[in-house]
Amino acid sequence: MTAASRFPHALLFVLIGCFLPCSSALAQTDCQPSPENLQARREFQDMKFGMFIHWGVYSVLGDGEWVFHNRKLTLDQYNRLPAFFDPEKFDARTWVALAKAAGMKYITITSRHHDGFAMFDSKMSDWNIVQRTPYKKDPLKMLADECHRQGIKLFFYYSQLDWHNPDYYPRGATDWDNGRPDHGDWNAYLDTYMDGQLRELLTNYGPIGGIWFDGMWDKPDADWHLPKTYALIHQLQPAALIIPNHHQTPRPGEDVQTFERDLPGENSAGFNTKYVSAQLPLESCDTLNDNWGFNIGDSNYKSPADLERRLVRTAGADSNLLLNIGPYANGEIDPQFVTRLHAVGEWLSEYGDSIYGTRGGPVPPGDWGVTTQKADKIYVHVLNWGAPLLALPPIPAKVTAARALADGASVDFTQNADGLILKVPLAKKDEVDRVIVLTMAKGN
Ligand code: FHN
Repeated sequence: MTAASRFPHALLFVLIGCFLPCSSALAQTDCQPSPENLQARREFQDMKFGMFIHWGVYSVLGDGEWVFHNRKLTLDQYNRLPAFFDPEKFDARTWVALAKAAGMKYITITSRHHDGFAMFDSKMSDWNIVQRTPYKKDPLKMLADECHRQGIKLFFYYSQLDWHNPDYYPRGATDWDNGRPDHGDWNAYLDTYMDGQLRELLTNYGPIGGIWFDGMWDKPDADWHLPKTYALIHQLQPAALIIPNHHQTPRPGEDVQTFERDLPGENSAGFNTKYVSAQLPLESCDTLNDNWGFNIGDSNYKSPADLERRLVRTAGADSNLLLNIGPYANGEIDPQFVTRLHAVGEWLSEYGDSIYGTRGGPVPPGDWGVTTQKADKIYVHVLNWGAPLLALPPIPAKVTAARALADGASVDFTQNADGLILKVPLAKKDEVDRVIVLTMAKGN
């Protein structure tokens, strides 16, 4: 879907949307986001590129973040794991600096994953990093402080699914017999425990970008008390965005539609919805190798060129890219990730104008490439085109100039009612994306 086709719906939404605020439980069924929230959504869209971090006590085993479930470990066995988690090499400054060097504008980190283990100082139970590990400190606090210092937005991933808490009952699709009792208080899990932890995350870490929910798909038919939880978040921090990875059509009170390992609308992963919101900012998350949490057997790293192409295709789909790394348990980041992220950052320092602050362009994405747009510019990203001439469908504006972004050289073009023909510059060695900047006549 191009920005051109998304815009009229957005306008319609603002015009006919009701004017109830999103900070009361009642209003969550039918609500109008606050001005701070709408501003935060626009800023989110402008950022375009974020770092996803999966890090938890599971990182010790180097077998991904699902190791508790995949190895069918018992509670007694998994409870032994935090004692081995002592990230003495964790340095918030280095992590945030790496995100910045990669050209990323925000970080989304697992505050707790499906093992329910809080990677922050939670008073809701002792199943947390401060009380159960030799480290005894709160890395999310250090990360939040550093993000504020270095001007990076911080979002907290929060798993609604919990393989550890007995009150996560009835259990869902990922259930196995790990030793929990066959009874529990679902309402207490949601209203006291989960909302209590969310309140901590939204009060103890300064202004945060938002909460990235995951795991609802484990019990798709359950009542998750979403209006109440969403109202709590918007009441505590109106600008905090709610980003639910439930793989369904967005619900009232949600601020961003996110897609896992897929461009919006392309359900190649098999679990995403094909529905693409016309109103909400979009995000697509993917991994730098094949895993989210650290997996010692995974060396299938994507190349910088592949990552750059992904970023461009994602921006062309009017979406952000949230790119994941899984740090080691000791707090270090795999050097293979680091080199690749630096390479992408270098590429962005040259081509970033065609990505940051843009929206999807007027030409539908194709095998040849995509378009993005910002103010009076349309960026034509030629990713896969061998011929000298590229014919595009009509663009709803008069083009007054065309130049190559890389060196500013003028690009020949002809425009008429049938479309726009560009004489594409020859690709330089290793050039991933030939970007042609079109300038539109004023008043278009
Ligand atoms: O099960 C999780 C998985 O571990 C990872 O966190 C991804 C990230 O999008 N989300 C879930 C699967 O939908």
